[in-house]
Amino acid sequence: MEKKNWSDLWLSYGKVTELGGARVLALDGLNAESRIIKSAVAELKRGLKGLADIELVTDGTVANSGEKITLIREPSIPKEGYEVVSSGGELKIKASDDNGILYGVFALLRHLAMGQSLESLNEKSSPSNPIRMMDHWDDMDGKIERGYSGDSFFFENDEIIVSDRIVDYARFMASIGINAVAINNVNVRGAATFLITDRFFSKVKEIQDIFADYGITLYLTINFASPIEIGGLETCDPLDEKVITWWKDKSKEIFEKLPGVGGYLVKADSEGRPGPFTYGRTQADGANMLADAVKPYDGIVIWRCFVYNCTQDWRDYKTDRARAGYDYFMEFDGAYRDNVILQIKNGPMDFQVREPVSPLLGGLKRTNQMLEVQIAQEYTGHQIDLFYLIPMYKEVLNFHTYCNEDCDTVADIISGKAMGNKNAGFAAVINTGNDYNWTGNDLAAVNLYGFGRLAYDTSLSAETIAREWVRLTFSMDRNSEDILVEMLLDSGKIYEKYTAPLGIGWMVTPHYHYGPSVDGYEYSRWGTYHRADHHAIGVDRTDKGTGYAQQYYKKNAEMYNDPDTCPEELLLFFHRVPYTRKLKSGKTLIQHIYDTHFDGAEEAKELAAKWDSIKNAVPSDVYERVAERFKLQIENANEWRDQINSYFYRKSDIPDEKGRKIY
Ligand code: GCV
Repeated sequence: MEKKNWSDLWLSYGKVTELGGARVLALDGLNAESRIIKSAVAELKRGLKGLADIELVTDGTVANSGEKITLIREPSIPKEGYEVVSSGGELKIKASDDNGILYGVFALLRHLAMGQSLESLNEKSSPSNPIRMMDHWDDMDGKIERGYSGDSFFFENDEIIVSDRIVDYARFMASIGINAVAINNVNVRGAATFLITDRFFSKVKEIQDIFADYGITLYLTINFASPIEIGGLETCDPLDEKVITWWKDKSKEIFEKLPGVGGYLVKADSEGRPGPFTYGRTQADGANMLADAVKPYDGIVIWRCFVYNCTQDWRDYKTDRARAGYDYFMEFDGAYRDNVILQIKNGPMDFQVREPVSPLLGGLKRTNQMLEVQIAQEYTGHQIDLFYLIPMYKEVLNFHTYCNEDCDTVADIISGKAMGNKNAGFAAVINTGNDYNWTGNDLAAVNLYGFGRLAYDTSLSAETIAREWVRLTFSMDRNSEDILVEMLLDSGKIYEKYTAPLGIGWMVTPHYHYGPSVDGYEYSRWGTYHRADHHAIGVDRTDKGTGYAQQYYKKNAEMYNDPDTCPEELLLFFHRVPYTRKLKSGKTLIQHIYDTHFDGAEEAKELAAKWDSIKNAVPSDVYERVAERFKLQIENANEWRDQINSYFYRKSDIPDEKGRKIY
């Protein structure tokens, strides 16, 4: 084993003393039957030893000594679900498949680590979503697009690195119920295009095997122009016979060399990437061609819906980027093959702090759908500022689309319940890198943990998840734990207060996306405008404006269309509003902007002070790393406060009622 220079995150298995002294337990039932069961048993041994000083004996010698853990196949338990039940000295982990057993083992260890005794365990659980996926945006030169925690641990200098770190990564992912992963960036360029060739197959296979030990399916992110770049064809037109044949042959080769691979993840016709539009074809033409090629191997094509015009003229008020996904994909609802899944970002723009839920989710009624969120904090503080993202995801999951009478939330759609389909799921752009602590900011690991837990069980609350993560990661007194949980739960609101107001989004430093630049994107080609003048701000997306609000089912369309019923936190997303408009609080819009920005910057300071107050409850290296980031967060919040307030004061010429310092 190479020297370990990475942390154990939430799987440190430190002693939980209350569990009592050393004892021996016997393992009964399944043992080493498959690669996944082997991993499960190894994890069980390791965890029991670390957490409770329990020796797990697996050679059958003391199988009748009384106390034992039995692994049982129970066909009636849903796919990848588990039951962990203890009674009369026996602990049973039951599941219908290997992944279920593995998740049952991790559940048992989680309960122990949380301080529960073995004797009182009784949990049943099964996954809400069939596919629970991590999408890496790792490039083969070792850099990570939108990565804030070091470089890739998969790639370096256009080569694949296979290391023990990947084994630990797979363990972490399995421990939170992740069953799918894509390791290369959706922007597939250079060497990454050749991941589906002999140049890389053997190394890809090694990584795939590590994942397979933990029940995780590898997906490959492919370059739509591969027929040209690898195959030497002159076109990648999805309806061209030569292209169709090329992908059929290539897929046969891929599935033979990498048996068990899940399929392809594709970014096409997006931000300069090649795609079917070049040939006058539709997104459905592109996705279906690939789907047919992988069909014989039960492969899946996950096709991203992040397609929009990124060369817009800012003078053009008619084109609305928010409309693009729906406009490009809805018309083919029902025409996508059943092994195509459309992967849809949570909002119609791009992972902003506040956006409405994409109207494609549930708008599509006869198409498989997957929700894509971003735990990499591109627009939410670069893993410098604290932002616990799970409350935001809960809001998205709980959103009623009205696509059905009942069973119409986003959670219902991505679980496959709303449409009775099995190809559905939940994916996140991951926030890891090769930093010692994996996520740059130690506290950002809560988003990694939380996403997996939520994808497995969308009914868990943000608070439950936060508390689990805190307790598994640190062993602190109850008071410190409460403080940290509260910090996490407050963090998103605080960040929202000091950044762009009321759903307008953007206003960030172009390309880099950290820190304020109110007009940074205002006169650009990206379709991201706030249109502020001296009277008003916001984009009219109602029936009198771009018509975006009409992409929702009636009830939501009506709610968003009217500024009086539009949720206030999205007011400027849907409406153009004068600075003097009275909000529900009785404040004017401009006063709201001033107040939230002054408050937000203050609250950022309070977060830092709370962190200091629990200094002694966390390891000193963790304290230092996080404290350093809080210093930067305070500076960032001050900068946001001053730039936003000054900008709107200068535009509106309306002073702050409280006479605070504005520049
Ligand atoms: C991988 C945004 C990001 C890009 C990213 C893109 C996408 O535009 O800034 O870095 O590219 O989204 O989701 O494809």
